[in-house]
Amino acid sequence: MAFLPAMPRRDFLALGASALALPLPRWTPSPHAARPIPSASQLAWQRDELALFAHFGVNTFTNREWGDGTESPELFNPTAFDARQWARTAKAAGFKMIILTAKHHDGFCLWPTSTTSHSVASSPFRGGTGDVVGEVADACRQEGLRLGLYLSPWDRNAKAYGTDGYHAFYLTQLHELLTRYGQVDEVWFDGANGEGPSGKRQQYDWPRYWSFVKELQPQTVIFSDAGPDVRWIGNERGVAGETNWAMVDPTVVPVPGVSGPAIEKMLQQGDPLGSVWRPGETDTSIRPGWFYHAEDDARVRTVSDLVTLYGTSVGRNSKLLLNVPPTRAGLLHDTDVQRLLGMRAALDQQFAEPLEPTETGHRRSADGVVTVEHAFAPRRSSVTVLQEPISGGQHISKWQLAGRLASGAWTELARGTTIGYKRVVSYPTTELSGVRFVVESSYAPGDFTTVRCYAEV
Ligand code: FUL
Repeated sequence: MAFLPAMPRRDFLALGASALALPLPRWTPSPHAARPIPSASQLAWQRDELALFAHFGVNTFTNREWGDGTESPELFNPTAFDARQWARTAKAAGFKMIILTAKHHDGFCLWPTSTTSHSVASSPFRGGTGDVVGEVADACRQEGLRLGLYLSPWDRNAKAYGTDGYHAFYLTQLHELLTRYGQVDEVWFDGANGEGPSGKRQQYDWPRYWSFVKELQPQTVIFSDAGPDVRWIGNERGVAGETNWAMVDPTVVPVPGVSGPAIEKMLQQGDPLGSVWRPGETDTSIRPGWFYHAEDDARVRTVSDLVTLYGTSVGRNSKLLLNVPPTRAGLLHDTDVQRLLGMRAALDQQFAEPLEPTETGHRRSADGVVTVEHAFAPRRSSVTVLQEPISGGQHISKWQLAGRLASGAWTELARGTTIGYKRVVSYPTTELSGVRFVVESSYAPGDFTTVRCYAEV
């Protein structure tokens, strides 16, 4: 039995281990020579945990979700527009990036583009001299946030849409966005298309778009159903798979905008034997729609809902991209701001007091059972956070967590499948004097999982 040198009492773990009947772990050998690992950009993306999505454009002024491209640019007139307010709010709430809809499906561009007159340059905003993308980029920089940009491939205004000419139009738009505003750390490709069977058909050249993005911004992560760097989680409800691998089989979701049961399963759960690292991003809105609608002001997600959302996204090895749509004034609505700050306060409270182990043990026995055990002074607890060291890949496929009661007896707190970057494990409030985490099966030995139990405060 090999203990780390920091283990103060050799009998602590041994006694505990005999008290639980542990099944033997199975190392399931991978068919790949090496299991995938994240790039530095993918790791940074995941560690950010929270990004704020800002759906803003002509729909904000027409009260629609999908514009049809015939909207007059004259409609776009956010009179109190203040990107610093968005960025300050995002930062205060612990978000690390803002992703702006530079162009939604209606084709209206929030920057003065050379590709079309359907843009802010034809609007009353700042007398036609405004640049929403530029102001959001500057605000992000001032607040130390990363910038991400959404550029809808589906364009209901562009004349070239549906023809080969659209490639050059779309690539020029990408070029403008990725050369004028400094570092862009995520480029978001939406798979949606509502043209219907008799509508326009556009053949997208995804490999070309993606490699063009990487030429201009090598460090950026590209989002779409099909990645290539990060994938859609498969729904807009804010719920990642209970089982959620960061790897996928890329042949199952080769392009954005396709659907079917096998595709949904791959997006939700990933694949333990997948050949590429493509973690899932969970996008959802703080309101019923993606764009601001005044009639939804009383339907903003509550603080407790947002805390739950953190658990079903970040707490399931995903990243949360939470949409907070700016109003017609060009500001985040006060209700939304208060909910975001409330979410931050609630999460800070939940994770305020990690229980410092008075004894600790890490063991990898000859038969492969991996155990991490901590003892601490008795406290009431309802949450433990598990973190697999994913820079070496994601391997664990079955685990259990037990808690030591005041009586000294052990009780099972939870069991599950994947862990990955982060697993937030919630259980009914229990007075605990220790926890024991056991890996029951894994695809590779990997390094020890970090186990952090929190006191209820
Ligand atoms: C969808 C779009 O159709 C919605 O309008 C929104 O932008 C959402 C994030 O993606 O596919």
